[in-house]
Amino acid sequence: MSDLAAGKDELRDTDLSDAELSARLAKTWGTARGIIGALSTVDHKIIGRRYIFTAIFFLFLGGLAAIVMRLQLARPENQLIGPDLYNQIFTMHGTTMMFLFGVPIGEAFAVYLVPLMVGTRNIAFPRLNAYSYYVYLAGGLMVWFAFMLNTGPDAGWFSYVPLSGPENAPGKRVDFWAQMITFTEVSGLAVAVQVIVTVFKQRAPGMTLDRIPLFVWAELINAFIIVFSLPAVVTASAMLMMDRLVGTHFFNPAEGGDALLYQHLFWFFGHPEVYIIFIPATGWVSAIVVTFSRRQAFGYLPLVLSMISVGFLSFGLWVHHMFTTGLPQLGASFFTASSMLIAIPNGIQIFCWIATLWDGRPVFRTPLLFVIGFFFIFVLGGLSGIMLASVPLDTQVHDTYFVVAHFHYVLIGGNVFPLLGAVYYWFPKFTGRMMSERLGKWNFWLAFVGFNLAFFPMHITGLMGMPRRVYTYQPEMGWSTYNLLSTIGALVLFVSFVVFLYNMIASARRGPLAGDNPWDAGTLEWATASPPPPQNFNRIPFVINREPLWAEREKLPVATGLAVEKRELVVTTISEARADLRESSPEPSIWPLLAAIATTIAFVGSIFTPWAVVWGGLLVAFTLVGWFWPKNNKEDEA
Ligand code: HEM
Ligand SMILES: [Cu+2]
Repeated sequence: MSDLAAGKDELRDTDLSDAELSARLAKTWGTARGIIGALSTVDHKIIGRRYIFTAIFFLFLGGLAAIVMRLQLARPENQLIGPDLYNQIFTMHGTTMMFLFGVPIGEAFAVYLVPLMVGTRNIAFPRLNAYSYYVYLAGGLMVWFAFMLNTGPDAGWFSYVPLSGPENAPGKRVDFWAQMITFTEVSGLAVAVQVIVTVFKQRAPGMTLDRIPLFVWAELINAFIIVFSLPAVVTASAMLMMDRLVGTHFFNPAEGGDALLYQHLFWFFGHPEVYIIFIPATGWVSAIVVTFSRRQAFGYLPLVLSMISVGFLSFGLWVHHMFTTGLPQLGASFFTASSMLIAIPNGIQIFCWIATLWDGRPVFRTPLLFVIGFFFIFVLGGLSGIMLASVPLDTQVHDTYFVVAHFHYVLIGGNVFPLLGAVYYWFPKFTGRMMSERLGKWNFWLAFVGFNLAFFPMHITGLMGMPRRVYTYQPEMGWSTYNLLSTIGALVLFVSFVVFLYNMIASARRGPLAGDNPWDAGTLEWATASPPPPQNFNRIPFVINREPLWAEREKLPVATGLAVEKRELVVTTISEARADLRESSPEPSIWPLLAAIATTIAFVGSIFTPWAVVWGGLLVAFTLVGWFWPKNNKEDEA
């Protein structure tokens, strides 16, 4: 035991029995009932649940858009939807998947799980957390409403200039795309900062750097990638908005601007983006592999170092998206080499996971099945990626279905399969109930077969020359059979998602009760009830092992001395996690919601008039004053 107590007259956890402590802490940290309570909550679990739910909802919307595309492409010269709607739909699909699902889903899991896994009571900056969620939701809804009003973006998920510039894309479609970027980036950056501070300063005492769970490492590295890459795309989309709205000429060569600059800015974000989608998945996979192999990770240090080096390397590859723009020979060779280099740390990770399974006693429950599906699909996607890294091949298949096949193998293999595994794995913690194993197996096999049937044929149509982003093709091209197969596969994949959704809803109501630690896992989120109480832990764990629950089966050592009647956290040192301070954590507040509404008004307004930046800014400033208004309580003095 270690004692953090300093004050004298306050009620501390050392004074109370377990049951009484639990009841009092739940009151201190709880969320008020009713609609106002729900809207002003700062509980990372409630917000995290909303985040996860919303991101999966957008995955569904994006999936529906994909099904419409596949139905249109099922037969040659099909008349289901015309070219204009097709443009909007593939843009909405890509945009939704990358910005409204891919980035947020990783952060959503971090919001829920990181505080639990590091053994603290709430995320750092909890009000910012609430704000970031509302902003994300508003941005997503905005672009889908625009689409329903036939103003959906239609210039592709990366909206290249000059196609997206004022001359070639009149109307507001592209502006909605650019502003959706602003929304998601504001929220993405906010969450990244919260995660970094939580991991650096709020780890349970004793959780030294080499005892941090691999999932938490993944989310930490991901947060750093976000902090360094997102500003590039916000810059690009803001400059695009200005070209369109106030007549600047950043990207207009006729007036001294530069169209290629847009591509550089976009891909300086865009390549790290694929790792923003993939790195959290490596965290899910690591957690699942360790738990279901019943042993510590083989190669903890190489795994962490390879994640870090992927993080660094991901910033040195972006030009492989621009091989056909006419690069100097040396540049092309450099980016070919760096693109191939990143296969090394990824290979190390795969090797360590397989070695962990090899040497353990693997239990093939649904989460592990999805991980094995991930190995298979992701490695295939990596192989076609290595092929694309070579300039001559890329020049041939650029903008064909070969590329579409490649990136769905890495995105769905590298993110969606691990995600499904992660939901099966953590669902008992989130809800207190287990998901059905029988439906889980159906879910997996339908997804695995459907996925490969949908996307493998696209390699072939791509090599046969079928370009991406075409709404139809002639029967003489010889692509018809492969396209029909793809469509059937996409429908099977969709059915697997319906099974998944049904399993979640049915299990949340009637699934067998899970108990604290149904999988007999080792990390701290399993040390508390399922679902966890508002305070997360009654007493803060004291960590002396990487898998605390495996080392201390009977009773975890704890750190004591925190206040009971106000929200208090332990702040620890960055590398050794020595207890340093007791710090108060903010109370619930309605102001983050109001600030998010003001932000939404400002952002949506500035699609129509640049003046919205001025009056919208004042509105936001007003809500921030409310947010930070001192209330003469201890919290504000701290
Ligand atoms: C339900 C499963 C999915 C199906 C059937 C599907 C199908 C497609 C198809 C047919 C295209 C090409 C459209 C065209 O070029 O004409 C496409 C593009 C794309 N997909 Fe998917 N997809 C699925 C899931 C995903 C997921 C999970 C992600 C990302 C996490 C994703 C990201 C993208 C992106 C970024 C594009 C490029 C859009 C553009 O060209 O601007 N897709 N998808
Ligand atoms: Cu790339």
